[in-house]
Amino acid sequence: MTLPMDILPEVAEALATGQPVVALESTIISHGMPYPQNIETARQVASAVREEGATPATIAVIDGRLKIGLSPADLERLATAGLREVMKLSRANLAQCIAAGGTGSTTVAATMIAAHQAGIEVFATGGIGGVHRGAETSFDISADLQELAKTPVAVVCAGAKAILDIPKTLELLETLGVPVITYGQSGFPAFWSRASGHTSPMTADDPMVIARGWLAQRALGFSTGCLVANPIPEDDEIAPANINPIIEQALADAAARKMTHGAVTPFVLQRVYELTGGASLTANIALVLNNARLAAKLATEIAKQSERN
Ligand code: PSU
Ligand code: MN
Repeated sequence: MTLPMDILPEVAEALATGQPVVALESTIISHGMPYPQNIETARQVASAVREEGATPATIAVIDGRLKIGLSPADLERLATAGLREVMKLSRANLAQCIAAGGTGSTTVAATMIAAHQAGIEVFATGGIGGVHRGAETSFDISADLQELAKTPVAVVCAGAKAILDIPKTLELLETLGVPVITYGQSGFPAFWSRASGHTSPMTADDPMVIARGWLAQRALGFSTGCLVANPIPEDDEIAPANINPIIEQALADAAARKMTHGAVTPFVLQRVYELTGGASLTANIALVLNNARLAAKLATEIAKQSERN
């Protein structure tokens, strides 16, 4: 079979002419934020990409078709459909969803796969999945990490959430050969907070430098992705001392309910949202916008440097 894939005309046009394109995930819309903030954020993120001179392409599976860029109606459907109607797609269930004519939102892993299929090299999200705390007994390690090891897409995120085990996540990324580059500071950021207490493997102060590294990966023939960690803006961060006890509580609640598999991350995010009285969502929106802007700058630099080569 040929892959049932629809690329929005403006995205196809940008790709054909070597203009910068930024892929965006959709799990954050269906499973990561409540309505209507989810759809408002999705629209703002797309605008932020445009303001920086790149074309946004939100990715999802709609009725069995892989969509590279969503129509307003598709976006509305993902934002309003219940979690039971929209599958959370990763590498393991993407093909079955397409084959069954299903509808699902793409996680970081599935978005990377789709972006690569379409020829998009840069992707912006909020936070990536990682090694969960207690992974030594639960074995809960996000498929996002494996995907970064085998699919050549640069992912811009705000670090890993403190609901995860950050040092183990960094160790595994190193084992998998995934470059981790933090933008503008030496410490790896922790999503809602700028500091995680862990040093980033690499640092860059300029998207041009990150783009150069990306082209060198290409020249080496690597099929690896790359993780760009962009700290949340200072004015929007939640101090670790404030968020950490809430994370502990949310994780304890998830454990008490015996949450497993793909349900863990959405549940914990929802609990953190409730326990912070909505403050976690405000921070989440700010950091996604910040990531979209950096991803657009990176895509622009890559397009420029590719042209020169
Ligand atoms: N971070 C967020 N919101 C999200 C996610 C991460 O702030 O919705 C989603 C992303 O799509 C990520 C996924 O790829 O959670 C990871 O899920 P899991 O831990 O089940 O692999
Ligand atoms: Mn998991």
